[in-house]
Amino acid sequence: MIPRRSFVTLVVLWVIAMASAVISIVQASSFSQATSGREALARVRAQWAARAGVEIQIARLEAGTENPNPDDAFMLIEDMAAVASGDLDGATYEVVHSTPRGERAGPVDAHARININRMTFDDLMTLPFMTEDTADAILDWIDADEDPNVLGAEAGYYQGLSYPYEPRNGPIRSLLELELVAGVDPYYVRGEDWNLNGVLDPNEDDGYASPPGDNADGVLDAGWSAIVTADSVDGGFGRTGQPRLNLTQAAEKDLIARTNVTAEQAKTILDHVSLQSSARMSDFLRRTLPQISQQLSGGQPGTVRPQPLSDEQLGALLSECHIVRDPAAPPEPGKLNLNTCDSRIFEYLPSIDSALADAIMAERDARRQGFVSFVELRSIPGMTPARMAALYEIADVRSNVFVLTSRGRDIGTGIEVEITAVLDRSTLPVRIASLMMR
Ligand SMILES: [Ca+2]
Ligand SMILES: [Ca+2]
Ligand SMILES: [Ca+2]
Ligand SMILES: [Ca+2]
Repeated sequence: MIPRRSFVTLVVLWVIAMASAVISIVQASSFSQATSGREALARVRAQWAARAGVEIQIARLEAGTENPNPDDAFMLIEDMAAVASGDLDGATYEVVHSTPRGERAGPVDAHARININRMTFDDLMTLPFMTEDTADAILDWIDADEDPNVLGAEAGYYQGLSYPYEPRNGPIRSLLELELVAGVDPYYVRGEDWNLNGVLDPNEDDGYASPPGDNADGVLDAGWSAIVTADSVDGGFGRTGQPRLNLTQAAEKDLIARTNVTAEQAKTILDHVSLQSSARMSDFLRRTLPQISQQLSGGQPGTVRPQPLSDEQLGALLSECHIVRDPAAPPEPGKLNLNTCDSRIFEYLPSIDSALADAIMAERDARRQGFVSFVELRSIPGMTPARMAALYEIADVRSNVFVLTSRGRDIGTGIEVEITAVLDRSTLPVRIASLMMR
């Protein structure tokens, strides 16, 4: 704990020193300039303060990735919230986001939303204002083929527009891209959060006095953007803070070291992944290792049968390993984090039985430190191996991507500059996946 904290403190102090130094230089060089110059200077100061807010979050995120607390699912989020505001030389920064219960410090977890690229037709149909033709068009936008779904749209439709463009035919990369899909209205996507910064801005809470139209109730209704994301990514680091072991290439001894399985268990796991081209991590939740081993041997006698995985072994396997057939391919879209999602998110996942969803949320709320391992969900009433496997295809207990809005403010003039950044810690150093300044 202590080394991690002091490392973070050092990085944060360095960032503040850097930003202060830049501001001082800018101040000195601009000292003799007129009012317009002073405003430009104030803007630069606000901009550097906003950027310092981003850098401090990156430092916290990296420290929490390399030295995680494996027994507290909420610690990283709390750590980031703890450094969400501060001041520099003549300027302040603040990282906040709006929730239905008011403003909160720190970034938004992208994994608290459903990745649009994982949604089925039935999932999409639960979204407000969704129609069958729009749902079909979203699936066509994402699928690799050029054959339109029954009510969908492929390149032929978009090329006929007065300003023609092509569908992605791959995963949607941002919610702004989603607005290009046939039938999708920006109002559906953004709701009142017109600038998609996750914050209720004054123009988004004044009725019809300034665009967009909103209901002036002091609460941000962010439309689909409160439910779906295109930012989250799967994979990343395990609960121990090490990159995941790819089971398609892993050596038996490395698998044993990471997950504490026996040699027989390791051999069964690796054989399953190498012999079954469709093998998925969820297979280890759906079936026991003896069942998997029996299938591999075709039920022949004389084969050594491995012991079933203990909860600790299975938890380590799910957290520390993954199956990546093509390491050059982009990462899979992210899963929902059951620790950080709102309980109402299950309204948009009709494949999860509502009684089971309620039981999952009740169990989470009973755990002060959340689910630290996916295996802990096994104890939930009504859970079965098949349900665990299906849930693991869409949900996990960990997050890779965070979205933050950092507002820098020049104290003298009140001039503000805001940066919205998407931070991805699935690889280190943390990657800024996108950055928007306004
Ligand atoms: Ca397509
Ligand atoms: Ca298609
Ligand atoms: Ca906003
Ligand atoms: Ca509102």
